[in-house]
Amino acid sequence: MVQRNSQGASARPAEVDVVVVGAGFAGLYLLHKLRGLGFSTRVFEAASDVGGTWYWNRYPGARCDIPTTDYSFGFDPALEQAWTWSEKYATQPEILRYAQFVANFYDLRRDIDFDTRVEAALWDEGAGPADGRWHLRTSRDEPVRCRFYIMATGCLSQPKAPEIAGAERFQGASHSTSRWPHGGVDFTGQRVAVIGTGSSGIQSIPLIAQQASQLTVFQRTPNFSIPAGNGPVREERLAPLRADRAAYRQAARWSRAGVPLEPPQVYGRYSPPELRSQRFEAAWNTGELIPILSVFADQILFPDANEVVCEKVREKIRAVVTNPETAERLSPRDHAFGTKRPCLDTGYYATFNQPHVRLVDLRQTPIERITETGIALRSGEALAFDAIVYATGFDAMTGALVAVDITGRNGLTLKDKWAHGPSTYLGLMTTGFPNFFTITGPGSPSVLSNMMVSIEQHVEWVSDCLAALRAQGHTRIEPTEAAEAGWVQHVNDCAGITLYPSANSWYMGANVPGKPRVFLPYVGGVDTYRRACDEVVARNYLGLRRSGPAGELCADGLVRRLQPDVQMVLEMMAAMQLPTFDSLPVEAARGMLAQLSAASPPGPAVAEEVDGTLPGAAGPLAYRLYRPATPGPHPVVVYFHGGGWVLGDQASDDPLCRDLCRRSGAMLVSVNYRHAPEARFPAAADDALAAVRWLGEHAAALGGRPGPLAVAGWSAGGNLAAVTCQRVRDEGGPAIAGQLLLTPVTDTDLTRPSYQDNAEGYVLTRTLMHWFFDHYVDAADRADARVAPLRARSLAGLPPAMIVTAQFDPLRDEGLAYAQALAAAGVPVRSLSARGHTHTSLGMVDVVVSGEPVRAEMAAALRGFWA
Ligand code: N01
Repeated sequence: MVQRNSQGASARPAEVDVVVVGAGFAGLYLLHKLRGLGFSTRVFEAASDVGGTWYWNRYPGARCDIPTTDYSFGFDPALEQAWTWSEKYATQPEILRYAQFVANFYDLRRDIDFDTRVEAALWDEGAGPADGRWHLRTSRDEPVRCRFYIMATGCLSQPKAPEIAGAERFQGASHSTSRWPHGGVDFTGQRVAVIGTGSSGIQSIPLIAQQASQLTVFQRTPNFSIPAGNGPVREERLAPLRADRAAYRQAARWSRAGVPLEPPQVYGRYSPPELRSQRFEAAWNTGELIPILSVFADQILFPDANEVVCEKVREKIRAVVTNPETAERLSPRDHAFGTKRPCLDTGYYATFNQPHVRLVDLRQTPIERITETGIALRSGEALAFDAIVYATGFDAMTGALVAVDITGRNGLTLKDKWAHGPSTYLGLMTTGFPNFFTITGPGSPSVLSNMMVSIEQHVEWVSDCLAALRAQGHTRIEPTEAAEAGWVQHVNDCAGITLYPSANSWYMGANVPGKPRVFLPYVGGVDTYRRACDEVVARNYLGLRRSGPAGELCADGLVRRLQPDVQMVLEMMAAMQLPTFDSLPVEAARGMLAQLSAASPPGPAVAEEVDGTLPGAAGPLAYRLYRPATPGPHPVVVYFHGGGWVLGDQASDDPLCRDLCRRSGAMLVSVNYRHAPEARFPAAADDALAAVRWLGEHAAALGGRPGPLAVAGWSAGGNLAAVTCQRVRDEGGPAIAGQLLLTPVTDTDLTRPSYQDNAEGYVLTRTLMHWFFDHYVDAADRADARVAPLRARSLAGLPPAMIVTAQFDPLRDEGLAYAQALAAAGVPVRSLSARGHTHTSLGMVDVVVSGEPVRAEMAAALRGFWA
């Protein structure tokens, strides 16, 4: 028992180094860790014991949904050896016993104030950087001061109000799954209502049905659930742990979701039906969430891939639920699989086959109000109940944080700062609130991962940070605005390429009326996130301003600037340790490009692809024609591939051509041209001109629409498209409706800032550009407008243009310069700068999903050329 003085305040020190709020798993590990580092620490906990979520959520059937072998602390082998789980998914009482065991193992209770809520926290600047403190007020009216203040309050701890009129009038028993009576509830012989079909509802409903004489389930949105297949811990899980526990934990730390599992490589949208079924069944039979969320590499990216999984789960529901109408009502159709957290159940769907169980679909029959005796439906039906169970969820991720009145610098409250959605640096800190940390806060993987792994990572990062501050004589730390804005952008970029934001989920704050619609967790993966956190430290606490008696220190900057999928591709390529193109003989470089192209997803199907040849300047040129599925004849785009005039052919940009064809509704003709070094400048330019002239005359014969063509090209192909427009103007040729230039070469000057900033690391390097130029064109010719269209005497009278540049491309500045020069010459031009992209990323259809909006705009530009 805690010693208290006559006012009820504890006899513990009123001033400590660190205060932690919450004695769930995060608070427990923090206390253990901080103690070990010699920081005086107090923990405040509103409950009467440790356990956090496992203290409160005592409803029948409550279990974890990550296998317990993974849902365990992994930081201390001695702790691991001392505890054995009884089941694949342990029950709430067992997990609570584990939390108590951890508290006892490390003798933690002596520094925890139970039954004490932190109600307010106020930052006091004091006399300067060395002096700032947090002043806390607790429910015991005890003032406490600390240097560092850490909220370890959990992501799903603030219950959401049920928001149903009349709830307070009900005369029977009302229970909330998240505040379940400690003695349990006996529903034997009772008429019971359960409102809510999220994880809590789905876990409790089968067990409540076993006792109740009548059970009515009120469902607003059906959820996807898979059978947990609970039982003894699976041998496949135990074997690697037994073989090498440390390696297993390490693999979990560097996995996508905090459980060791190789990310899938198979694309749902391109798989044959047998492979789809085989993968789905294998995942289904594990009875685990992470495998079923990872059936296909693209299931969370594309609706069609996701729908494969959705429909297979619906088939499973139909196979269990005997009444087809009930089965249909239980089948989710309003959100993609995984965009709301799927549930794990034991007998959930079969429960609805029992005669005393009824499902009320609130979308069809909404609740009018709760009355003294039960629930009145808008249909006029009045249902009588002895008990109502609210399984209505939580104000997730931010609810518990803003429930404390936290006031930072200059009187800014956290609630006000986050009024339009949370803003954090790494989900760990927020500007304006010095020395304030959140464990598994918004903007970190948290709820999208095995929480134990994410908790450990945050606790370790924060404690290391506090130790580093102390070692360097710093007493204060706070993120810079730029770093925080960059992280928020990155978090949104990650979510933006997935289907997550499309669902009305608690991940989006959509379950709480009035809560801003913002994707709360970080979806980029535990491994990627850990890398970012480690990088922040390695780069001298990048983006964090530290100060104290030792002075002030700040390495400002953004830890992530690339689009997340672009970053992932670069990391994958780095891991492949491929030679650089410019280190290879030309033929080998061509072979490597062909291999890389063959390994890429093919892009969307078009109605027809025709290969042929057309006359070039010095012989036949191969072309590939892509025809859209819409009724023709279609306007014609002549497309030139990238590859530095050295690499590639008419088919090497297949995925991009297919994508542009489908999106624009135009017929694309990708024409090959002679390559260097075999055919040096101006061979490629002459072929491009010849091809455009020929297609101008033969568009109709190929099934295209006669009239002005558009030209398009990527990189060196963009160069050829731009050059061709000038030559058609000057040397005679068909009318050109517009030019679409994707990261084009427009000049031969390799000294622009983008060549310096992006000289290396983004596939197209400065060295590689030198290699291309050296193969293609003599130094004496490099001022010729047929290789450097930016140097043309005049740009007036050229066709309308769209120029796309990429932020991390050596060619960025010359693309922008060409757009500016065209505009100055009176040419209608649209310049689009792709943030976070590289020279090669925008053409990576189905791999770099963040390029989709750019490709959509490119297609719109093509359509606009003929408008
Ligand atoms: O909460 P939820 P939960 N009228 O928000 C409905 C974790 N967890 O406590 O979907 C009628 O998921 C609401 O309907 P809708 C896990 O991460 C884990 O079940 O908003 N209905 C929904 O059906 C989980 O995802 C485990 O249309 C109303 C339900 O109530 C998270 O906690 C176990 C309503 C709420 O579902 C939250 O789960 C339990 C209203 N006014 C929880 N308001 C494990 O297995 C809400 N609903 C580890």
